Amino acid sequence: MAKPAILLVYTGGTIGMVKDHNTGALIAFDFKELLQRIPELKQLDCSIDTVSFEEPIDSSDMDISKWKQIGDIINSKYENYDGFVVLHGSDTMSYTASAISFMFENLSKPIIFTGSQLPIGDLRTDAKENLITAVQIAALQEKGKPVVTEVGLYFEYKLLRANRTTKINAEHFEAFKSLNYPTLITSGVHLKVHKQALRLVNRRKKMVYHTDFNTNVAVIKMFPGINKEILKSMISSENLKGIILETYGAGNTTTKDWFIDLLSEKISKKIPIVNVTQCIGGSVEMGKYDTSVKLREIGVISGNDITTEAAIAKLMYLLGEKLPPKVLKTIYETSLRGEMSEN
Ligand code: ASN
Repeated sequence: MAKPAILLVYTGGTIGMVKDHNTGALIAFDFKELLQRIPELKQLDCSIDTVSFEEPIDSSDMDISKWKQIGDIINSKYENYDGFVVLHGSDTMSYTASAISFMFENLSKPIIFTGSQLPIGDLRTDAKENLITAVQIAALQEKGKPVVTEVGLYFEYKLLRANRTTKINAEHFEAFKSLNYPTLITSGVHLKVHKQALRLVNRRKKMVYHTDFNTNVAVIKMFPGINKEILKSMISSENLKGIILETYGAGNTTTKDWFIDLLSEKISKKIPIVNVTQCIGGSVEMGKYDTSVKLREIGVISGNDITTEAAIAKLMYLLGEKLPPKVLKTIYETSLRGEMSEN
């Protein structure tokens, strides 16, 4: 039987960085050099082809056009490979990987994001283990079919569902957490696949690639003392098409009239507002406390237990689909790629 074919897409990130001798800051370097530093890749039981961004970037410079660049590479080679590994900076990896999960509907192959906290050339690097195991996971098959059929994020011995992750630490090798969804694969002496957590695929449905994302969105984080004039001006743009509201705890906000009226006015202008909790675990339950009853009444969308990263990507995706407000609300409150729990 032919060995699984894996496509490695290099976008940048710490994994491939070196110190700039002039400034002392870390900058991205050439992909070929990166591969030379991991000769072990040749020993894996799969064939690996590589594509690199012409100019690798720190992931803080990611934007929608670069998400599309990653998506286009995978989409154009979708039939030629059994799995895909994307090397990406950790800072915005959860955002990109969430967006990619919405771009690919009915995915039937693995797209595994990974990166590292220390550059590959560093003696204590975490890059080697992350990259080698990510490739192994992308190549994992059962009866000739990929085991993982979703967008995953592999970091520090765990494969997580990418659109459930958040970067929670800039120092620890364990940089990501998925507090509302279990680990998909644990890497120890063996790879332990937690089958019940994996997303099931319907192979009869054709993969559909979506790229019409609308970036005219704002994220508003609640904080005690939030100011009417400042908030008003923050969301006054004519181009604004949707708002992610990061609320307290189980979806609570101030109950002040000016605040509720401001939100209600936006919703009446067909601007959807999504309620997402600031907590990294748990979910929004509008109506549980009095401080969220009004939000439900004015038609705020429940983000349930979605992460802010996935919420932004999902809003951009659904705004791009140009749905009537009611339909958008219903679809937003439904899990599309396993990004939220079903109620
Ligand atoms: N600043 C880096 C990036 O996101 C951080 C990393 O990769 N660990 O590109």
